[in-house]
Amino acid sequence: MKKIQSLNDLAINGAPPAFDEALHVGRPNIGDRKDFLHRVGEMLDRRWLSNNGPLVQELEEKIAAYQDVKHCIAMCNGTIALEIAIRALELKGEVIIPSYTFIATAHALQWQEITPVFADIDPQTHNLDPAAVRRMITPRTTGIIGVHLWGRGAPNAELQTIADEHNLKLMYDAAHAFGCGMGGTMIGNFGACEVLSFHATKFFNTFEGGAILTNDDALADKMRLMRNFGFSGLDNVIYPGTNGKMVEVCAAMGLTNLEYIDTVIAANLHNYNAYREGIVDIPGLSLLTYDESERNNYQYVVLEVGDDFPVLRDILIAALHAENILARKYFWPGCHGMKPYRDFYPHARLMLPNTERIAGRVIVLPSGTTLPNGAVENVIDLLRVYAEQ
Ligand code: T4K
Repeated sequence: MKKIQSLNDLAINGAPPAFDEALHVGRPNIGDRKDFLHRVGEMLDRRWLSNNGPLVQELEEKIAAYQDVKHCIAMCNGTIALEIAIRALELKGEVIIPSYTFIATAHALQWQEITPVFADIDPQTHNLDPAAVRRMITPRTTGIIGVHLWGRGAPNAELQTIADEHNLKLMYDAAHAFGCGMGGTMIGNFGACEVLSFHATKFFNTFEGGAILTNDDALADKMRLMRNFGFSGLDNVIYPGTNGKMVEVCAAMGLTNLEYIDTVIAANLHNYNAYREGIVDIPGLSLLTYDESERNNYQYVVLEVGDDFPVLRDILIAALHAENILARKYFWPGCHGMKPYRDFYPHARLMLPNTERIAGRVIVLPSGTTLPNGAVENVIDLLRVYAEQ
């Protein structure tokens, strides 16, 4: 099929953009402003701004309860949380991860001079393919980091079996998976520990922030120490640590947004259903679906542009941007296509055919609480126009 390869070849140029205000992927969801400012006011009165303050402790308790897990250790962001979890688990040598993830998963290893080894994904789920993981194990492998991409659970049973067989540690990058579950169990209860991100663009945000969830008491103690320079009481350092602490103002945002979480899920679900119903009959386009019997946050609306769609994926993105629809091609080109990894593994693409294919066809569409009424329908109308080119 001859595809449209240039914006100029789309027969719809020249009109003003469909939206006056840009539609974003990851526009922050923000709970009740008065409640937030009230918490900030109390925080200022207390003059307790950081270092395991009362708001951070309250947030940790509430998140642990929400995810039904024993420990939540709040952090300044998801990347530092990954680094601390990796260090606490004493991973070294090589660690197997998907390439189809945000670059932080790979960098959290490389930053500590641990080699990320990329395994391919299952094209149906976009998550690690256990058979591909097996192929990448070497005598230097010490661990596996699964990613619950788009909040959809990675294949834990298979990954745990592989880890047990080869004496590897298993942990998860659950940056997308706050509010999500797998097989009826909430995320946080799989592997040795799981790492959440509360970045501004996430389903639930603390401006910047993250957390590690675990049921392992000793590991939790160790990670709490590591997040605070290794201090165990005044003047007593017992680990090499870093500064991974969440500040109180971020916890105030988190507590406020936690009270708003049902509204966010409802808005995301509404948008996802509207997209799904609208896209189902557009030839060449398909939406990655969520298993509605599981707990999901429905944050990411993931469109796949098929080989039979008449417009190239990148031209479609450019066309949407011209309409002020700031869709994203997450996570193109995959970590293996970015520096330094593409220099380390110049032939990685040969081992990652599904990653290459999916990264080349995904578009994440705008969603969240800030989308104006009718926006999804307008986006779908435009997609229909492009489908008829
Ligand atoms: N692991 C995974 C699997 C991850 O996805 C992430 C983060 C991490 C680990 C690391 O966690 P953190 O250390 O970040 O806690 C964004 C985020 O920066 C990043 O947190 C996130 N993943 C990634 C998927 O997305 P960009 O490059 O898309 O951000 P940016 O600035 O282009 O913003 C996205 C859209 O949101 C734009 O249309 C603008 C809009 N936006 C953004 C911000 C920050 C707003 O409207 N308001 C805002 O305040 O990376």
